[in-house]
Amino acid sequence: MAYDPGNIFAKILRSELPAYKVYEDDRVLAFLDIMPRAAGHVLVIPKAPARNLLDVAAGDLAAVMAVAQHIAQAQMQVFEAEGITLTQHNEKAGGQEVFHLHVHVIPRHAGVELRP
Ligand code: DGP
Repeated sequence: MAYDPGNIFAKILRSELPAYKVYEDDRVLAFLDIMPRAAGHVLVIPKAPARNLLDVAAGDLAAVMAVAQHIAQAQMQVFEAEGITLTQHNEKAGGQEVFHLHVHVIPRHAGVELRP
């Protein structure tokens, strides 16, 4: 499937929409999810256009995952998390709603369910 540059995260990358940024480098942006499933829920995206896991360049995927690891390590401290959940959806049937690759990084606490 083709990449649509009109998607919401592309607009955030172009500063056409606001986002609460928590990390940025030349290849990756991380920002708070607008509908957090737990406090501190972060989305990590490549700056290069990629619809999802199925078409992302390997180098961009590696950069995204390295940042996801750093975010997870920070969440363990900042939110006193007891664990971290990563989720990543691909195409509508896979649960994807925004068609720019993103990895959810979600702090977890024992016995606390994710918000719907
Ligand atoms: P997914 O189902 O994996 O495509 O999740 C899309 C996520 O994007 C969902 O958790 C809500 C989040 N989201 C949607 N619109 C916006 C937005 O405008 N800003 C931010 N920060 N997050 C958004």
